[in-house]
Amino acid sequence: MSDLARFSVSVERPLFERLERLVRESDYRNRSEFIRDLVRDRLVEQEWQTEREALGILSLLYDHHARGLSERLTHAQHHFSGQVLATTHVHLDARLCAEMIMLRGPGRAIRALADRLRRERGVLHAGLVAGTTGRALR
Ligand code: NI
Repeated sequence: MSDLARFSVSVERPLFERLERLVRESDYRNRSEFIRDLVRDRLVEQEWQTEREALGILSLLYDHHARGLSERLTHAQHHFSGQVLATTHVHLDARLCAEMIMLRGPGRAIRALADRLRRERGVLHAGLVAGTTGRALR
């Protein structure tokens, strides 16, 4: 971070106080770091609206006793193998499995695959983290 730009921002006093509280409560060392992360989040959000390649992490919780579910989930991941970078599977207990699937592709395509997997009967929870390959931040 050798090339820093400094700027001042005007906001209403109550909003400024909310910002200060957010910074304190989220354990950021200072306001600048907090605002940098806000801007990065916004850039990644924007990247997901385009056709540019993004990175997604899908977490699935499912009941592997649900008939044919493991096969259907595997089948879908093979079908979208261009987007699936890696999958980690954990047997949580006798019945439940957790899977973390790292995906790479346009945000729209990642969401489509995530929605397809989430809709399978026996999937109890699905959460998608919208990440970035880093290009949005350069
Ligand atoms: Ni399992």
